[in-house]
Amino acid sequence: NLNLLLNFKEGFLGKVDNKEKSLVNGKKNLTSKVINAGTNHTVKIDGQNEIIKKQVPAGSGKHKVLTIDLTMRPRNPRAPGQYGRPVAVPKDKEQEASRRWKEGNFNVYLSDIIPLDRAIEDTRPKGCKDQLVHDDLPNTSIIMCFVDEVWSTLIRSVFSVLNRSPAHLIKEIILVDDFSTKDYLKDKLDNFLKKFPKVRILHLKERHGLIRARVSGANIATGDVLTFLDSHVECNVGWLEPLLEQVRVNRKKVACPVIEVINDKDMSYMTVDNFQRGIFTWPMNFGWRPIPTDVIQKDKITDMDPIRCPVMAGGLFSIDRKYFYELGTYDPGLDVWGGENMEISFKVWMCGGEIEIIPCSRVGHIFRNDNPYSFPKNRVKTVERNLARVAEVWLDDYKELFYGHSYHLLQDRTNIGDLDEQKELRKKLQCKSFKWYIDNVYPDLDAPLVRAEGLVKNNALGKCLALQNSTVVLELCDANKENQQFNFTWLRLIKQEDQCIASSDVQNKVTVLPCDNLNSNLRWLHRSLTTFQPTLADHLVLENTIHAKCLEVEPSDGLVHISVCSPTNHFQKWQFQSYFAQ
Ligand code: LR7
Ligand code: MN
Repeated sequence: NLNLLLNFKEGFLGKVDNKEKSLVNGKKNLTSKVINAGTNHTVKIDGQNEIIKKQVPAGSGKHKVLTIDLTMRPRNPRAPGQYGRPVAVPKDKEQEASRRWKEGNFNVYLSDIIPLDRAIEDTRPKGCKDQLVHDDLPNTSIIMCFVDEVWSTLIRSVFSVLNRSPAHLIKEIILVDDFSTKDYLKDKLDNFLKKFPKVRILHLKERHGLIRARVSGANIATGDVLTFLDSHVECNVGWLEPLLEQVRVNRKKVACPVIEVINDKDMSYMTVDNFQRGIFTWPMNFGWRPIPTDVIQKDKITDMDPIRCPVMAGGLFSIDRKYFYELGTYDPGLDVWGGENMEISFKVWMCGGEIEIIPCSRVGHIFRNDNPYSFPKNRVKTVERNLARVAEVWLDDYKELFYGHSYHLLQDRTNIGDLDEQKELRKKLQCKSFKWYIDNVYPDLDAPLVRAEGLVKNNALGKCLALQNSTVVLELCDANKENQQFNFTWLRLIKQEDQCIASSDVQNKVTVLPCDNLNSNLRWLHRSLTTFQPTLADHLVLENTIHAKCLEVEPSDGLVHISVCSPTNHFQKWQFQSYFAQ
């Protein structure tokens, strides 16, 4: 029974703004309180005695999230970067700092001079410290993979886990070295980590990329829950229990912390806006989108409520270990970096799970402009190939939107590798359709299946395209006639049922062919010839010609054919009845 003194840092609980950081002097704002209620537990971290608070309301089987003291009472409050404050590079070190930048694509010089166990502000919403979690939370294996990570950021990441997590919940920390090229990440690292019995390190014998590296780590993990982290993070006060609580409540829930920002230039720890969901826009670019304020008010959402996310950022999440394997982990055909967050997100939602951001759990991450490591193949190509795999397996008909927004990928789809196993898995798990996902998980996704539809009217004659016995003709417009209904698809086909308008081998003739996404004689660009303004699209330009050829009606005989494009020729101007996307 050491003492009942518990340090709180009420002074730090205020919101920190990105611009105006309300950084306060630690000493003055640390107040001591005597807590008589509840049971106190003492844990040992890194040789220090740390007091954690465990108040157990009688019989509830729950306790308040544990607050670990070291984070609030740093060893050296005056050290640079303490409390997550910004640090400036001294004048005479500027050259050194800029020389070392490329080691990590962030300010490596500063990272090296700030303490490995620095304190950061408790940025949690106010009520978080009083939140109750179950006493019997599952334990977790932390998995961090890295390639050529900077020493100080790697170790700071590990220390932040050890220092700010209840020890009994950390089964182990597994570092997966993805075939780094730096010497200090071999013996030196192994020797250093010997002091931390919970930390295990796995050196891969070849470069696997983060996706397969994570799975290698998971394969040797023994915890109930897997918690993946990047190798340049700082876990904040009380970050772990709220994540594990959610997994305990629903083993098919994937719980993500709020990802805060460690500034790449001054290494300051900055909080982020609340109420952000993880979303994507075509062609599967990850992003954040705030919950609209009227929804927050109407649904009475508080800043502590979990936030359902259509997709997760990718790097930081807790997932039940067995569930991760039930889902078939990641698609092992994904290479190096990128797209795996889409894959796991679709898989989780469509196959019966859910993804949430838990606002009481907060972890800082160094955001940077470029990857500091090499890609075995071209970076862009690698990510595109990964995304194409995801699209092929998970998007159903909606993959046309993906290809429509990253058109060049349609052509070189050949090297995306075998997908049978992934498709088989989707069947085996009896996962729902992508349509279901849109309707139920991500209704605000902009996802019209075609770009335009209905009648296709010629501007000059006011008549409409129609198919008669597999020939293309012009008729008086009649929206009730089926043979005048066309879809203009993302893959640029003018489509009626399975029939598509095509250029024929005979000069300047148009014909009708069975639709085929890979046949370039069927592809039409709907655009203006004078501007790139999509809303002014008026011509239908055949894609597969050297000299632009346009769909045109011959006024004398009303026949439809193709002809050299002319911006002023009204017989070449066409309008669809309705447009969903330009
Ligand atoms: O070949 C590799 N092998 C690795 O082990 C490439 C990377 N890695 C390691 C790397 O050292 C790092 O620890 O994998 C981790 C992630 O790589 P980063 O930090 O270069 O990626 P990132 O932070 O730029 O990108 C995000 O997207 C990635 C690929 O899709 C991963 O999912 C990252 O985990 C993910 N990061 C986050 O989610 C943090 C928040 C970013 C946002 C938004
Ligand atoms: Mn990262």
